[in-house]
Amino acid sequence: MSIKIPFFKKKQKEEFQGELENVPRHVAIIMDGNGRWAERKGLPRVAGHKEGVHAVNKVVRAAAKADVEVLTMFAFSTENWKRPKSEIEFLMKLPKEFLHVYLPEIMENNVRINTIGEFEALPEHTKEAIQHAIDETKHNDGMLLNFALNYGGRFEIMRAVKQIVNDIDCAKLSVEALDENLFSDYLYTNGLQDPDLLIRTSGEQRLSNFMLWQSAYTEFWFTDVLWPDFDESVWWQALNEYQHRKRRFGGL
Ligand code: V0D
Repeated sequence: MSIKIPFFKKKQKEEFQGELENVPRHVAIIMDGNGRWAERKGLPRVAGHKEGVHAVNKVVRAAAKADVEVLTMFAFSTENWKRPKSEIEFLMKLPKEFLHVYLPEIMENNVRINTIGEFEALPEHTKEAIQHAIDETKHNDGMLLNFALNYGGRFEIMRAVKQIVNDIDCAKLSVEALDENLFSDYLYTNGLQDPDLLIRTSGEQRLSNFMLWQSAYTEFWFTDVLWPDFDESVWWQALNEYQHRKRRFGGL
């Protein structure tokens, strides 16, 4: 299957050393350091969020090129509601801005968009823009671009537990049938493979309530690079290091 990436530079592909072996099938990213990037430049925090949008597209392009199957980006956490109202309002306009600029390229690259998290609680205008993109891209069968929006890992697990209890109550499920695989079906990520690689930017080395259940065996890769400065070369560096790690899944 060939993926058309008109703006991809040949040089960057060569940095990948042509090794399409041992590519992570699912990459999850915590996009951290936008506010700090702006403060360092003497700009308001929101200027960092705005710049971060362009880094998202750089990674989408590079990940599709690397034949990654799922790319999950942590865009808004359940904890982010504690931020100033003005910052939240700004953030909620970014999906529409991103899609206005980049949806044509996403279509061209055969990328399908989806979300995980409590989608319904987002502002109407934000939901509309994202729903439009989900509908437009639903027949694409290339990479899945999965935005974690209003997502919290503990909430996701609690939500699964409540649905399971409910299904047991109404005899749709038996306690005996419940195992790790079936539990996974009750998570937002139902049907997706667990992340193979999790990247976090800006020097923080924590999971911060992101994909708690799913990252049991995930390789973590941290960088001091702030999210707005994340580009193709940082991406290939992460992939290269992942490719050289040995994964054991608890075995020998
Ligand atoms: C700010 C850095 C793209 C992290 C990236 C609503 C924080 C820029 C999206 C996006 C955000 C979401 C859904 C979609 C298309 C694009 C986005 C938010 C924040 C939170 F379908 N960037 N981005 N969403 N930032």
